[in-house]
Amino acid sequence: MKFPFSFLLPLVLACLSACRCDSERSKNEAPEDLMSKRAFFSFGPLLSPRPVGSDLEFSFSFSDTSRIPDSIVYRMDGQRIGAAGTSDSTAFRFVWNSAGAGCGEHRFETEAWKGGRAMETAAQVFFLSSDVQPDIYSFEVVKSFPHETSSFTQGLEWKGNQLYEGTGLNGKSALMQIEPQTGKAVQKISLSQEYFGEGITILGDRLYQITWQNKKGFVYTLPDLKKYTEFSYATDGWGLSSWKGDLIMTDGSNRLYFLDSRTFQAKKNTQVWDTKGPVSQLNELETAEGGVWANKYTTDTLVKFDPETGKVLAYLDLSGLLKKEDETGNEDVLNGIAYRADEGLYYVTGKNWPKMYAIRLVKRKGV
Ligand SMILES: [Ca+2]
Repeated sequence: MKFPFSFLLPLVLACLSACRCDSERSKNEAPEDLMSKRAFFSFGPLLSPRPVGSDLEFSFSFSDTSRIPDSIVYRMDGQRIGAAGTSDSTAFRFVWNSAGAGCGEHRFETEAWKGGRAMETAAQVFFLSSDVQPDIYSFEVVKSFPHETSSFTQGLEWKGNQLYEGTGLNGKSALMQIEPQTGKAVQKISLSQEYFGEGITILGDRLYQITWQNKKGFVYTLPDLKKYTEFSYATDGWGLSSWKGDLIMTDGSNRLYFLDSRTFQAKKNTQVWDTKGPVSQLNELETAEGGVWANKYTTDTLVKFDPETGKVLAYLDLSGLLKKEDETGNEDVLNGIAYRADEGLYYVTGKNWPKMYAIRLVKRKGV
């Protein structure tokens, strides 16, 4: 979500609660049917965000009682979930249990039918928050390594004991294999001036790199880092990782986009929420230990979420990771997470930071 939730919600609800005619289905109706006999849905009170698993009750009526439909079809996010004849007194309310649904925005639709024809549809948008209380983690620094202060870090990932880093800024963007002990690049591919590099991830023997606003991604073969192919996508590109064979990417909002890793077709997107609201500014990603971690841009916070439902599972505060005595004065924000499974450690750094740290997560008790 690009705008503050409090600003967006009334606007969206006001727009989408209004009735609209289904232009395709209306083609078969005579104009006088549409103009003189239209019956407008009127929804009951707008729903405030509820936790996933809640029962939600939608109530509605017709402002034109002279043209009550024969039946009403109910849809949730485009899928038919029920229907009722209007002789049934419950037809004008629908109770839906949201267990199993993802977090964020959903759309409940009603479609009125009369005489075998669809008359009109109306929709009410509502939001589901997470029903999971996040775990809270702190950290211990296990080791630290040099990091190139010229590297505007956008993506960090291990493949076995090989470490890869993608960097940003026009004219400075690169993809590198890094020697961790020295922080130096042992292989480096420079992107041309027009590209602003962003997240990277690895699936099998392919390394994927996306760009910020160029809407273009690159695929390289490993271990030689030869350009294999290019792909495009519809949004900004921020962070990149994978989940069960799909590419997953962020665009700076609270949405996580799934792309087919072979065809690069958009498959779906999920919305990241905690119990209080949407969690936006999601940046660099790392899939590890049953979920996906993201840097929350401009903060020292990492957030872990379930990519299928968008539920926030954990928070990690990395404030104080970069020690005062190590600061150069030119550091930008924390960015870059890479999990090394054989060590059980997370490697984290920041844009233009002089250090990269291997940290162990410590779950805070009683939280
Ligand atoms: Ca990563």
